[in-house]
Amino acid sequence: MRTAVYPGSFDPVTLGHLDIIERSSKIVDKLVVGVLQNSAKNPLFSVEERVTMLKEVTAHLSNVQVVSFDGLLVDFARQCHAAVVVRGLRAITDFEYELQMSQTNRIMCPGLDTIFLTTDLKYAYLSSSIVREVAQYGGDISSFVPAAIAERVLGKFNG
Ligand code: COD
Repeated sequence: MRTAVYPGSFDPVTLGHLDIIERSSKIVDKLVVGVLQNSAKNPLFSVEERVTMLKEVTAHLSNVQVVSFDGLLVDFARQCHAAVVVRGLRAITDFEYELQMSQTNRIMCPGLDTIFLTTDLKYAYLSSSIVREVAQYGGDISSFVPAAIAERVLGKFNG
């Protein structure tokens, strides 16, 4: 069985993330979406909330599992018996960080390869931080995240 992990902060999950999950779940037998717990980024959503939201929006994908993880990605991949890491690439600005990460992970865990899926052009501009910022100032985020997620994001800013 070919298992892959798709790690990220997902604060919150966007339509760009969901597109990568849907496409990569067709390539592998099992996809484990890993939500980073120990983020230094002071997240808007707790890790439990981010896992719940991802479970909701991937409920239609039978080979996708969502869990949180803490510590190194390579250890998480080993726990999942995954030989592949999935990452999304939006623009050249993503590339340097992604290359460094994939090479470091491969040195720490020989045999762990990273595959990159290029973003769907309609999501090329999209990031969780853009969603948070637009929502914070009362903007419309309905084109950026699934409807159920938009409600939760707005709930954070409307108290
Ligand atoms: N279209 C396509 N892909 C997208 C889009 C979009 N619109 N938006 C985001 N993505 C992709 C990103 O490029 C990324 O591949 C993935 O979706 C997740 O994105 P984020 O922003 O939610 O998650 P990141 O990039 O903050 O996740 C970073 C990790 C958690 C993977 C990283 O920090 C990590 O592995 N941490 C564990 C500690 C560790 O092992 N460190 C050493 C690494 S060398």
